[in-house]
Amino acid sequence: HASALLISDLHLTPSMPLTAQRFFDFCEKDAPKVETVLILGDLFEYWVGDDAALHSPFHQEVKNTLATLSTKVKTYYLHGNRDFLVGKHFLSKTGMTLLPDPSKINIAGSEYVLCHGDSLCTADISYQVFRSWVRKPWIQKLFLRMPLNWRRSIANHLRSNSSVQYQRSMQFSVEGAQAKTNVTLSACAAVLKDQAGNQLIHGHTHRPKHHQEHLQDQEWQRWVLSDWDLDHPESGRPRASALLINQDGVRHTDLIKT
Ligand code: OKV
Ligand code: MN
Repeated sequence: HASALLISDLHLTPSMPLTAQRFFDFCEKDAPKVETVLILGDLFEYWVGDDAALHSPFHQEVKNTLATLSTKVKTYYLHGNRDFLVGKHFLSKTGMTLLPDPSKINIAGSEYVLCHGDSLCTADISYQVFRSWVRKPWIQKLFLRMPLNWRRSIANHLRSNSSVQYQRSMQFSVEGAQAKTNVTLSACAAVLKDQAGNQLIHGHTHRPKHHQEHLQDQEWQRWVLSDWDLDHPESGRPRASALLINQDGVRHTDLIKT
């Protein structure tokens, strides 16, 4: 891959039309300028099965936009903590290739380890317990065999339940929750050792930044992708950015026209 744009955490839903529109424009105008587009998870705010998308004009529009983009550039997808049930059926219609989390990829002559980022938040024990259950293949099979209205009801319950303290509005804004919802040095070190890499790219934490880090004798660079939100200007300024990688290196590019 000679050049790539990486995005994550758009959290698309029909209730966020401005964010969705920026994504459609990104696919039409920004993304075709590079060779490869990588979506590092949480493209969608929630996902209860590919069959649910069949009935939704919004999801059909996202699917068609990705399918058109896939005729112009190579497109890859990696699951997030919200849209981990995006399946083969939906992906095949978008033309995107599913990457395992984590994956190592060569872009412009350098190797990068890619992941969504939730697996790196190892200080958040209650989330990791939740994750270990919903990521079990047999649990997912059971869930996907339930009627769609049951799945929607379970998802609505989990999404609104304060016992799972991850409402979008709470997750990253409450000060006391900041350390708990960030990645740990030890988890970054472990995934980089396992993947034999020293450059890590992830999303999930909504803290876009470039870090130079080390733990004992291990050194690495880490780039964090931004979330996108153009629909809630009251919760901070509108946000949308991508990570651009080419011969010149790695940089965040702001996608908000100023
Ligand atoms: C995704 C998160 C909701 C965090 C449920 C088995 C279960 C899958 C599921 C239901 C929920 C995904 C699929 C969603 C992520 C939440 C709330 C918090 C922190 C089961 C397999 F429970 F029945 F066993 N789910 N949805 N959360 O609404 O997209 O990541 S979701
Ligand atoms: Mn996430």
